[in-house]
Amino acid sequence: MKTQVAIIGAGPSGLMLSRYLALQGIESIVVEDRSREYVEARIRAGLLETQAVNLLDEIGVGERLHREGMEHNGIYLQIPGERHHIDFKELIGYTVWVYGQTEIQKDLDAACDKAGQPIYYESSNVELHNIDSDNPSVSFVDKDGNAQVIEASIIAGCDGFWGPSRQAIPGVEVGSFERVYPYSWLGVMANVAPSTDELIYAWHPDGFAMHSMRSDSVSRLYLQVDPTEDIANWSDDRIWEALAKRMALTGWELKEGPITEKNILAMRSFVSGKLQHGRLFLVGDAGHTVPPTGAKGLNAAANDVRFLGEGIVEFFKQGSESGLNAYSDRAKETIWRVTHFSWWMTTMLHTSGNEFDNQLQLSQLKHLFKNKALQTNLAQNYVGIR
Ligand code: RFL
Ligand code: PHB
Repeated sequence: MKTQVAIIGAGPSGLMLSRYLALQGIESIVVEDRSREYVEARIRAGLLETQAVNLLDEIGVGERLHREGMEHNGIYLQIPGERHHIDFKELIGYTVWVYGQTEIQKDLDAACDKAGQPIYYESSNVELHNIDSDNPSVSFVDKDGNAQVIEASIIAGCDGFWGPSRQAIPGVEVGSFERVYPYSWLGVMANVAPSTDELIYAWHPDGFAMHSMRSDSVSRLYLQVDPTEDIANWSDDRIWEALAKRMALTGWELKEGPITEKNILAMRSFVSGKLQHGRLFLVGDAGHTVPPTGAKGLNAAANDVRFLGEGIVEFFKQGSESGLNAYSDRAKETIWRVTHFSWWMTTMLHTSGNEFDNQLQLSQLKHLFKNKALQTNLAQNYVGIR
């Protein structure tokens, strides 16, 4: 097969890029190792910044988001006995949207289907070749067992933190940074109306807790747990009890309901030393990963898609490689901003069990509650106005 851009990975980065390019008349083929059903059901992000929403609108997949998604003016930050609303709309005039990544995947798949764009789900042995040349290629075995090769001018590595694209770059570890945090999140999805109108981020000496949502009838909740924790030790009752304790507030009650999904996820910050090698470009989680506390991963991926998309359009329409060669530096400015913000939110809100650290965190949060400049800083970073 021959195409202009070979895209590895049908997560949000891969499909957003594919749609972005298609609307500019540029062809791409997407290769994904999981099934469509698996990717569409994979529970991850829920919070979108303005510029990610703008990109989804631009690539023609924002209609259901605006109809079914929930626009939030801010978030609540809590310490024991105090819950404060940080009002982004009032502080800086921007809002955020709650809309599940599962729904974004479905909308992107539907748009690709409608446009007849090929996505090779359930592929195996995906390998990159000749990335130093002008004619790189991707080989794989399709779901029917046929060996396939895609010849392209550009490869976009949109295959997440564990995919093969980053590994294909020689010396990629040079200048790469990684921090693995000493805590994990236990995440649950529950069939119960949210007990809050906007997200709650709660500091508590037992550990961080968070209340998010997916709709009027589905709540998404998280608890800080030890990375060695076994999910089998967390009965539904124990989870509700811990959530209620960590988010307790006089006059407020956490509504409980059937838990439909629960798992434990590790938290890391990672920035790849290189986002480009020859005609291979890393996009989204393939090039950088953040802990979810700042809600930045998918939003940073949308930023990459726009910058790389612009470079690719310039390359094919004007024959210039300058946009492609500027991609890494352009994207990294945002990547380091979101890396810092996610690290800051994470380290401010997760407890270590050390009383000195607790007091520093509480002091920082109390200062933030009183200080409009700090709230404005949080708001700008959270809504992604850079
Ligand atoms: P993905 O989503 O990991 O997609 C990569 C795709 O590549 C495929 N793949 C391969 N394909 C072919 N061959 C191979 N060998 C392959 N290996 C892998 C994978 O199957 C997959 O389909 O990366 P992408 O597209 O860059 O998107 C990144 C986002 O998914 C991620 O940053 C966010 O989910 C992070 N995140 C959040 N981001 C936000 O902006 N706001 C949030 O509120 C938010 N909440 C979250 C989150 C991530 C979470 N988890 C589970 C880590 C909440 C959670 C709990
Ligand atoms: C989510 O809804 O899953 C979510 C929202 C905000 C975050 C992290 C996760 O910071």
